Amino acid sequence: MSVTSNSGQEPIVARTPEEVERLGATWQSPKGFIGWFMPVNQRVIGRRFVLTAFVFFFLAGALGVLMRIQLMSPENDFLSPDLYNQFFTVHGTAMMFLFAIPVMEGIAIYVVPMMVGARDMAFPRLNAFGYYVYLIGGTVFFGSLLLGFAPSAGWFNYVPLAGKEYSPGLGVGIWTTMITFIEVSALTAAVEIIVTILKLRAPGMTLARMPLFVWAALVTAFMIVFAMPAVIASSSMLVLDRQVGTHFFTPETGGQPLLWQHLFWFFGHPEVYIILMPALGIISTIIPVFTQRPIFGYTALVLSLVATGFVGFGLWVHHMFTTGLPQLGMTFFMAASAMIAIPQGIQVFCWIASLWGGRVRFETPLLYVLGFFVIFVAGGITGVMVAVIPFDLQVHDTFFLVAHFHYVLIGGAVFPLIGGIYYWYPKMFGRMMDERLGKISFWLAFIGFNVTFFPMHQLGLEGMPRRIYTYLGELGWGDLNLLATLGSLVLAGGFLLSLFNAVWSLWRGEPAGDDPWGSPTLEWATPSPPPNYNHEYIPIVSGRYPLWERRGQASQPVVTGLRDDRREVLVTSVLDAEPQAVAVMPGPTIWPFISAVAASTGFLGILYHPSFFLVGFFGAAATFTMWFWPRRPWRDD
Ligand code: HEM
Ligand SMILES: [Cu+2]
Repeated sequence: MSVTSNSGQEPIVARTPEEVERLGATWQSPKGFIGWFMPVNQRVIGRRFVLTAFVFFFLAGALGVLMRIQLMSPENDFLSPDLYNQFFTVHGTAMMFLFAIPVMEGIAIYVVPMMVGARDMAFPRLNAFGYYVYLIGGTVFFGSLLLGFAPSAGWFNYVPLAGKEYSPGLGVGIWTTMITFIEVSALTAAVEIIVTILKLRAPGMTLARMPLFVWAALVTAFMIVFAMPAVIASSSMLVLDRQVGTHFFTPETGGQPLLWQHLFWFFGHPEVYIILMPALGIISTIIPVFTQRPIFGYTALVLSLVATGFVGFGLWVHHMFTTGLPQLGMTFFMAASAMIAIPQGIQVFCWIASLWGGRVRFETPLLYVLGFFVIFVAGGITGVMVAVIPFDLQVHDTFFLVAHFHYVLIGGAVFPLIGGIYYWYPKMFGRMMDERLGKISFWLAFIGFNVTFFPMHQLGLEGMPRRIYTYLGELGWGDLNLLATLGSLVLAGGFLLSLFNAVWSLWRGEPAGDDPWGSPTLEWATPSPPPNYNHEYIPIVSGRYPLWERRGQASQPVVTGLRDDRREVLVTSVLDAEPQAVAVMPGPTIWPFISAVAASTGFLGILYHPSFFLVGFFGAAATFTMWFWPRRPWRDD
């Protein structure tokens, strides 16, 4: 291996301008129309994931506001009952499967390689494949709403309602096949993230020096790997029940409807942590930057993330307290559900300790994090309340639940996420987002959020069920519902203002420079936006806060010897990140796109006729063959 490192004392033999140009050309993505389907670079794919996820977020958010308008007053007839069912199903499904997971994975795909000092992810073509699968699956899913046959059995799609007998149309079929398909994309991204983090870290970045966001991404990815197969299995079984006539879930013929609930929630509860975990990583990234000092309790934070990852898999039955399962078994899940508050509490205390007495800069990213504190803690408290079986029996399937999960989902994931977007936007686009608009957007979103969702607790306690398209005036729920609807308009205004800010700043934002916030992690050592190859030299890391540690030092230890005429990355050991080998990454190609099209033809065709399974299978096999066709230009040198 020709890779060497200098100690930082003697100056490195810098690349000549031609060599730098060659390095850029090597990592360049193709241009033009066909070129659009070919890039495999991690930052291109990550950016596409994030942008696509936000498109789905705004579409699904619009459905949420339309539902609120329907519920604004008693006996309103703005939406028909059937359309209301389709709306909450598409809203819930899209928010969970098409927005929350992909956006977090997209951010990890974009940021993690730069944070660990890598040039790309471990399997760049798989990464591209995952994106197209997601894009096609999500578009078909939303398309079903436009064409008027969207699924309407709720985001957890319970049988027997979702079975052939009670949901005969195409809608639930689309739900089952597209969910299976899209989850393939979540799995590909998770595998990428795990291998990248474990094998492509810059030399010296031992596990104990990994940035907390990287830890969060790692735990999330492992959770995805263990959780997704459950929903892939259950929705595949439902496809079979519906299309081929098997009886996994039909009780008359020995099937088990509760099996669906077990499998779905075995995925569904960890899903909530899959969404939350990267957000926790974002918070642990933002707080040290805006206090300009190391985070309090690094080890405790890492252990809490890992503990949440494990305990998160032992809670799923708390979604099934009203199904008549044995009492003793349910009690265990009640205890576990209350226990998960411990690692969450530890993290909150570490963050408070980090902020305490620091010179805090109240800029937009930090404001969104502080918003998280208020909202997420409230959602956590109602979470512990509904973990208590007798309480849950009262509020199950009421608006109390709708309030609770929007507090954890929006407070726990969307607020930190938007904070993260304000934080990383300058790196992505080279310009700052407007600070004043950012602050206004925060206050609109924060106030709007609470006005929308706080009254729902009360409505739930008064007995208003979820998933009803209207209610009678005598019940006295009109005023609080009107308040909630007005709040949702303010909330939507806050989110739209951030969208406007992001678009406007593309042209008008102040140029950001490499490191506008004074951050400690490696992505800020690159120019903004970074060149195709991320870091010109792979850095060598000697602490948790590399950029702060090198302040005031003239030169910097780096890895030299990676070639600039092919896509070389440095492979390092799992625990201590010691250099092991140089790997050559594959370049741009159209085959991942064609494979995704072939696979999606199979998945969609199944709805028409089961034999399409073979079309998908052989189509994917053929395109995978082309994709992996050995072409090793470097053999000849
Ligand atoms: C603009 C912000 C939002 C508004 C106004 C909103 C509003 C609503 C409304 C009105 C319902 C239906 C309540 C019912 O009749 O049962 C609902 C359900 C739901 N929402 Fe949201 N929501 C918003 C954002 C989100 C976000 C960001 C997520 C997740 C990340 C989310 C996840 C869900 C889920 C999972 C359901 C349950 C769907 C079902 O019952 O199958 N929502 N939301
Ligand atoms: Cu749960």
